[in-house]
Amino acid sequence: MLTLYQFEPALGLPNTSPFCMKLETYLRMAGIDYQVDTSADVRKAPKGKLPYIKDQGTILPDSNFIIDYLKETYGNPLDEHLSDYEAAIALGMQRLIEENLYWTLVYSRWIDDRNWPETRAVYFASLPPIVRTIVPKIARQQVLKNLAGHGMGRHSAEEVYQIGTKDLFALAHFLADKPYFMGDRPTTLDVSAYGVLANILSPTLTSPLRDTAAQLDNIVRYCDRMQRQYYPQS
Ligand SMILES: N[C@@H](CCC(=O)N[C@@H](CS)C(=O)NCC(=O)O)C(=O)O
Repeated sequence: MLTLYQFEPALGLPNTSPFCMKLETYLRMAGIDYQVDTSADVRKAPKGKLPYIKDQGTILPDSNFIIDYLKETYGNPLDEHLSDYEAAIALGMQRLIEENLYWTLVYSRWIDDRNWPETRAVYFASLPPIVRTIVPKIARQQVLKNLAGHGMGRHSAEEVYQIGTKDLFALAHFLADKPYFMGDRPTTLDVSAYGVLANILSPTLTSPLRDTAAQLDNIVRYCDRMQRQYYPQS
């Protein structure tokens, strides 16, 4: 059976990593059997990030490459009905979510001082006491470097939240009153969207991002629906 290597659930979410949550939701949506392993050391992961999978003896990292592989191996029940035009729009939206909005979420969790104590407590809870005083600082510095490398970290907090807020409004307008982002049927875009939006809406996060998302009724209802449909136990 396919093994999904990911972080443990936390903060009342299936996963605090939008990409792990994305892939697990994809597996559930596509009806692919899997087992979860949360013991993997992220530093030893094939690309130094989670999630990755092992299937039929092959280890594969990166949610997008993994989903390509799953489509080739198990069929493409979620996206095969999309026209090239619709698939292009879905890809553009996915990039907005994963390559831009995601980084504003990272900023709000790791850099915004209002959220850092909670982030530190949740992510580093399992470390022994002395290590726990050192490692989080180093990890935060690394995230700061990553944010600067991306470019998001070069903006002021106000600008970061302005960027994220625009993305949230764009997503709310695009979703409108449709049940799923591409219409009546769930597609791969929904797994990307749900992973990031549910994390932004997590009540443990204090930020203009969460405030905005919480006021976007269709986004809130969408996340509730996705949770009931794909994680009915949580
Ligand atoms: N492009 C990757 C992104 C995965 C990713 O960024 N994972 C983060 C958690 S959300 C991670 O493992 N970060 C650990 C690190 O950077 O050290 C994918 O789609 O799987």
